[in-house]
Amino acid sequence: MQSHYLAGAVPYPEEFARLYREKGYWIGQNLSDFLQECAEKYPHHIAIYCEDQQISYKTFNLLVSDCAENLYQLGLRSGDKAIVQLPNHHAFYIIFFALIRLGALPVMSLPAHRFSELNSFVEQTQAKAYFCADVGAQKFDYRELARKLKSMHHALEHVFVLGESQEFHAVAALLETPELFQPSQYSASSPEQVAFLQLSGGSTGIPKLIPRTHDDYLYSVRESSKICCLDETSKLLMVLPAAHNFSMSSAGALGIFYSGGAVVLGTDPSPAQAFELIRKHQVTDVCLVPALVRPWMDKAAKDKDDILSSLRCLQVGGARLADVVALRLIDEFQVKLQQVFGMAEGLVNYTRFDMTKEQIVHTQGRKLCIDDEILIVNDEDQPVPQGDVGHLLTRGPYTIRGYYNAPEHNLRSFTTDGFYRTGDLVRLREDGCIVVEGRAKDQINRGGEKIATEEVEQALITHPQVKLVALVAMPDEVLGEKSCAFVLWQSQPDDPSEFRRGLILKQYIQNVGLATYKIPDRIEFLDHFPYTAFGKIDKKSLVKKFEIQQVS
Ligand code: OOB
Repeated sequence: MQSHYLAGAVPYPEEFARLYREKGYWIGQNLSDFLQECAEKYPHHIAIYCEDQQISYKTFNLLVSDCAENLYQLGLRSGDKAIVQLPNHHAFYIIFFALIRLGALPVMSLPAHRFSELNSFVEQTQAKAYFCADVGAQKFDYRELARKLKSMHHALEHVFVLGESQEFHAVAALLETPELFQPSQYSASSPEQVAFLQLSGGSTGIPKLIPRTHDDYLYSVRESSKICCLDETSKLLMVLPAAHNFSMSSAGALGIFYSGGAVVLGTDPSPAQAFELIRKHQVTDVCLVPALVRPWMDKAAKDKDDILSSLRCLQVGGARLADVVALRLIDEFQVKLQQVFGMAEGLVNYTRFDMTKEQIVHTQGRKLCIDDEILIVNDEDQPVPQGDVGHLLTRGPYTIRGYYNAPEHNLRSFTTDGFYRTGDLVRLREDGCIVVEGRAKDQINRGGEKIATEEVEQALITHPQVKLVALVAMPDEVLGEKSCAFVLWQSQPDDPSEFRRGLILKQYIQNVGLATYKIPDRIEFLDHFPYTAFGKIDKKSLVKKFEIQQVS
């Protein structure tokens, strides 16, 4: 069975696969049949509200079949990879499931990604198709990006554009019923196979791809849906990027589809827009990152609006929610709060609705499955005493065993017995709840958007005037963290001012084509860098500069 496993992906060892089947976690269903089953169970329920459209489960499933057939007729085949970089629009879900129905593998990308990330995804996957919008935030034209990618990669045959498609295929045409319908030539891959490649926040130069199987992903979806108490009456507002793992599966859109509820799509997470959608559709559930919580609370307080208490659940995850904010949500706004601590690689923890207020406010919840194995270790991989802070390692029925096509990186990110090194510093309480205390990985969590410091440093160092660079997190009231690049500048007689140099470097990063959120928020110039005893740049002492500034 495993000989057909996606090349470049690390399969679960057979004894674990057997155990996960025996325990009923893996039920042998693929994502295409999952949607089909949802459509049979809830044909006339609305699955998606998008702008002025509402799409029932039956129509959703038919659109997926039409789209799969159209893609097949255009030449997409089982095993092909297709990059999906779409905004929060119903086409996102239709294309995702259509690719799966065809046996092709969606490769998830965020709207904020730019040339650098997309180029890496095409290189890593040899993608045959790319799905994008016409223009995005700040009038960014994805079609220009598509042209550049296509000119560089022969494998990339097809580009599909949502909106003004110019010389490319129109996404809208994919949703039309094909004249000739011969669906028998293709089928979704089998349940134990990799279904799609999810995005990792990453901590290295190249963004890593995460191979998720139908079996493992759907287990996390079903279980999340139960933990979040979703049912046919649930309406989930989706203003976070739809492709993110939180939005997809914790419990996310897929959890909603499983329970027969509806996803309400929005592209603007600002409270003004979001509150309007909540009212219009009588939304019951919302998932947010902590950075959005403060503006939502401020707006609700200013307008004396009790909208937050009208929700059945406000989920917050992706970055650490400050305890005081959690407390304020509950005490001042009567919010039914759920904290979510998860990762695209697998493991998800939730606070449960029946937990005490203390647990909901002060912890990031309990693991999803009793067979999620959790180890908390010191720097030498030895277990720390119960209750102490250490590195979180995990293994379980929906946590990957390796990144896609990354054998060397996998040696560092996984233990020899298959535990994923999350890079998070946590404490496990006696009650089974996890508290996230920090991070050991070289990553900045900018309001839930992850920045691998090395990736930005590598881009900056290619600037001819940059001799040395270190990117570190600086505290930010709204986003939690922002990025600051410390730079040793190679002086020239006609050097621009530090202010100008900062602008030059930000522009430079933009031109390299890194995602917008990776452009350093601040750039500081140093004559000397602090070093550790091992001769590495001492980032900890660089970070201290912000503490000094905060005090003064
Ligand atoms: C989610 O997934 P990713 O892959 O973007 O990021 C995972 C990392 C974690 O390793 C941790 O460092 C951080 O994001 N994180 C949190 C957190 N939730 C995620 N740190 C502190 N507190 C939290 N509640 O971010 C993700 C995936 C599924 C569900 C929810 C979040």
